[in-house]
Amino acid sequence: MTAFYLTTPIYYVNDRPHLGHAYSTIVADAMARYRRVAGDDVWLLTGTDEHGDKIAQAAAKAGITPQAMADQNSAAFRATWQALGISYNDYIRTTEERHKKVVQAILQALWDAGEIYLGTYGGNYCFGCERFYTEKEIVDGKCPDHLTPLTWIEEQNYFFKMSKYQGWLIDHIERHPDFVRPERYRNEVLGFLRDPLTDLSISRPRRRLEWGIPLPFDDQYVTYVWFDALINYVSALGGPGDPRFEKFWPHAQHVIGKDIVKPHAIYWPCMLKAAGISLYQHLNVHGYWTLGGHKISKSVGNLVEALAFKEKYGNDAFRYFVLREMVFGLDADFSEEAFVGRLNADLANDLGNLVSRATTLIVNLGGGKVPQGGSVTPAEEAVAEAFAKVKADVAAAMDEFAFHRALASIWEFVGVVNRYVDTSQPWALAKDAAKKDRLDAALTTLAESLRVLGIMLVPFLPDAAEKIRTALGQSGEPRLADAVWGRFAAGAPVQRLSGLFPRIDDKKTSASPAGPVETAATPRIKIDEFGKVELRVAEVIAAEPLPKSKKLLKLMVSLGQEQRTVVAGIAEHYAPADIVGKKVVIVANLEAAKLMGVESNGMVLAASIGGKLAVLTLDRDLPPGAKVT
Ligand code: ME8
Repeated sequence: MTAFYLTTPIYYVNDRPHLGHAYSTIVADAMARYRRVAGDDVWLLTGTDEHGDKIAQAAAKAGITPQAMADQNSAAFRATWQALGISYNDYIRTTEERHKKVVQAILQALWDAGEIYLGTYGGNYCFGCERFYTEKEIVDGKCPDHLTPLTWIEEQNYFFKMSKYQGWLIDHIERHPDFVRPERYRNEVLGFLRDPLTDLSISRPRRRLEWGIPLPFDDQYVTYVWFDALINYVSALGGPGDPRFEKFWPHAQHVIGKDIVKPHAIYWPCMLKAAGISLYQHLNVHGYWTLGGHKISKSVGNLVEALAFKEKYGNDAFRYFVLREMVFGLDADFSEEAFVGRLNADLANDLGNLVSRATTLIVNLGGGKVPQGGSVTPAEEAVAEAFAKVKADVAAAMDEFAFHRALASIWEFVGVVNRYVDTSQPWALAKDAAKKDRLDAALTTLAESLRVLGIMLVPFLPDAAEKIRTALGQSGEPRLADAVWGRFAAGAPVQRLSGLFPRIDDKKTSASPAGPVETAATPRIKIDEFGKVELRVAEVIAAEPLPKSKKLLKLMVSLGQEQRTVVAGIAEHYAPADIVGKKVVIVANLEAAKLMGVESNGMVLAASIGGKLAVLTLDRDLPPGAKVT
């Protein structure tokens, strides 16, 4: 059994939990659950960061003691994680004795080793961030994060000799390309390290700040909150020498948001090196959630409201949305329209329908039991092969914390199985006794598909995955090792499972820019009316944005014999480079029209829902010009 240790940031207790905190914690939980089904011995740590100016000031403002504020908000974080079903193994608070003890032991060891000295420091300080800012970082004389004025502070403090580790750290990062990942953050860190690294002020005079861990070698000072906080990752395991530490620390990985890369990628490795503790394995950095496209600072209340969607739509839907929507490492936008769009399309339609159709077919046509095999044809083999590929793709994606990719792969498989239902048509097979063997093969394939989905979905949709497994009578602990084709015993009972993710009426949510999903019936048309529309496959040869237009791309497409210009309203969803080389479908006999001064000869077909847009492409290669009927 491989040990696996994963941590979230420990959150400040001056505020309530919000969407951003929830995202980091859900990401860590999904990874922990994945590693558990994969058979690893997992330890998931989260907790709260309770010392420092920020908390002291918030408490003073609220008229309570810092400890009372910490108690209240730490409990609020814990309650939120319980409500979200976060499967943490430990919850650390930096005001706990077990933490203080390890912080003081490390400080004393560094002091004894001459790694810490007393010096004078003057600088521009932000109370919100709890840190000094360099001239280079300051924006218009203000804190670049909070946009509030900085305070000049000069004082005697203790310093950690961080500067001497600069060369060593650059070397470590260069030798371990995925120490900080995704790569953009590694580059950012190497960028910081191109400037000289200064020593780190690790104390605050007590006359200015009482709320911290006293330095063991000078009780006139408390520990700088970042020096205190980072050590939580080690103190929660009991510190060096503790069996739990010895077991898990060599496998440590951290999850953080991009705002706290510097302390984690620079201070923390230097601190560990100086203390003679091995470094963590990976720092996994994610981007920021924005709301309605606006950049948000840390303390905006509507992030709290965004988190409330978990009550409105359920934990699984919430987890799915955040894990699928955010490309790990990049920023993403949260909106109710996008949320409902994904819920309806991916969860209600694709997955929910599949589970309902497949279980209903097995109950109605197979007497509620997995049949005796049936002979396997290429159609059944294709489903089994698609799954084997998806399982491998999910493993590769999860190795890199690419949750969005893992989910996209699983949904490819859901699509494969849905199409298999459409093409195998078990209801038609059931009408012909001579086709019993085909029917058995189809029902077995559906049962197998749901069984493996009931395992693969555990990290992402824990509640739905359990319902699927229960409907299939799978009561043991889910294990990835069992997600292999052909393990379902013939005769196993299957129950009908419908309404796994009820569809949300998106008319009730505010209209999305792309318009709500069209559910109202449009009048039916005759086949010859449809025949008037000439649809053809077109290969995009070149694409460029139209100056002055945010929405339009000018495409040069090939229809085999001829080339033409088509203007498409897809610029907000596709960069020119993303669309060039794709084979799309166009309405080829549309009258020419001028758009922003460019003549367009045709229209590119695209589907849209909840602010998302996808251009129609072919799922198998055909030459440009091919007619679409
Ligand atoms: O920085 N989008 O705590 P904190 C995505 N106590 N994630 C976000 C986010 C957003 N808009 N806003 C916050 C601290 N986060 C320190 C950490 S660790 C030793 C000490 C998430 O309460 C993200 O993970 O300000 C970010 O790094 C963290 O919350 C900051 O939480």
